[in-house]
Amino acid sequence: MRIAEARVIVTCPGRNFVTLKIITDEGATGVGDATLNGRELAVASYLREHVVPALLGRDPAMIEDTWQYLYQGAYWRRGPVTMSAIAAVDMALWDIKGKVAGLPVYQLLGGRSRAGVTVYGHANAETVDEVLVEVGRYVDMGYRAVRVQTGVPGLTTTYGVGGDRMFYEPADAAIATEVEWSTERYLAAVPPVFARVRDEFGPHLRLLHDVHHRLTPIEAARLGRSLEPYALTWLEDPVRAELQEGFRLIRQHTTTPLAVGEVFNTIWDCQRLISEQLIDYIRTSVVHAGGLTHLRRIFDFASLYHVRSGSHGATDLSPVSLAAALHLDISIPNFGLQEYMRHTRATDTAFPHTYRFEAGYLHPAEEPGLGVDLDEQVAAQYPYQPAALPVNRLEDRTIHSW
Ligand code: KDG
Ligand code: MG
Repeated sequence: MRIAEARVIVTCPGRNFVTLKIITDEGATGVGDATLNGRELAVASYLREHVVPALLGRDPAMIEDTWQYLYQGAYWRRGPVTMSAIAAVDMALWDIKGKVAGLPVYQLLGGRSRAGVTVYGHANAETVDEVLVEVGRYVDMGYRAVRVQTGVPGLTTTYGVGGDRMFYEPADAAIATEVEWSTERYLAAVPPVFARVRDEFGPHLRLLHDVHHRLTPIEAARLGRSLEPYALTWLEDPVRAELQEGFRLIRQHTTTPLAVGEVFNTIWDCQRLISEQLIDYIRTSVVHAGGLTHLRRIFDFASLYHVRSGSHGATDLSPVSLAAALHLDISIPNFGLQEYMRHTRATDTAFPHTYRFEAGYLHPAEEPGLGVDLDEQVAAQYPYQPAALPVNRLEDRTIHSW
């Protein structure tokens, strides 16, 4: 069997997605997600110009060799554009391998290790009173884990709090909108929110919070310590992770578990954080960290150091990514949690899939392959719309991490 065609499809059913569809000379097809939020066309071009021509005629069964060919063979390594492109090829080849074998991909990865994939949803609202209602909505839907984000008094906008509660979408303008930030106001606002949520929902609901890379290590240490009474499952992206030894300082001051990795692209980006046990959950994703082949390598490595998986699963990761992540989540020994932000109806229609949510768990597809596709006729009705992530500024207008 040989790869006969590979199509790069850019579509905007609710938001932009880049999808690679690989077709073999025997008619088998596989899909992979290549979406990089706000930079979609860079990956589409990398695929079209540099990857697709090299795929034609290759044996689709040689997944590891193809991964190494695209990674080592390019000479220029790592980075979100390269690794998202490689990820799309990798997912599509696993999809084909499953279809050829007649097995869901998780069976090829070693089979089930658990009954279902525990997911967390996003409760967000401007005020504490409103967010309690949102958390209650998730509990009523069966969720066992909820990420909680609220507005910060004195700031007009806050990360994670959007117009539509269920379908929050930060890439909302062709040219980046500007939002504002105050660390002092934020640090004062967050602990009382978690005091109220714990008080209302008791000790068993798993609670999470995303700092979105906005603090310094000592500020993050203070936040982590102030949240200890509320027993968070994780505090996410407390600081920018370029300076990885900064996590040591946070660790010295708090027992609040730490999660990081949604912007990482390779095992080398997280090697130190994992091997020095500076984090508790690694949040690399199947699309931005090189596909199932590379993500499995990261999670295996993490398992040596008591670090569990916590895959990124925001709406900018397409249903193809979510379907692929679930096959890994169900099979690995050190699964932690899977993020699950629901896609819009338009997105779900463009990407027919058979994974399903039930009682707080997502269940991967049982059919051969990944169990997801892109309906190209539906996709054609939704042309690409330029959309950028916001840019963040302090009250004095200094640029800050968004
Ligand atoms: O594209 C950026 C989003 O994926 C990111 O802001 C979402 O931080 C995020 C999360 O934890 O889901
Ligand atoms: Mg995050």
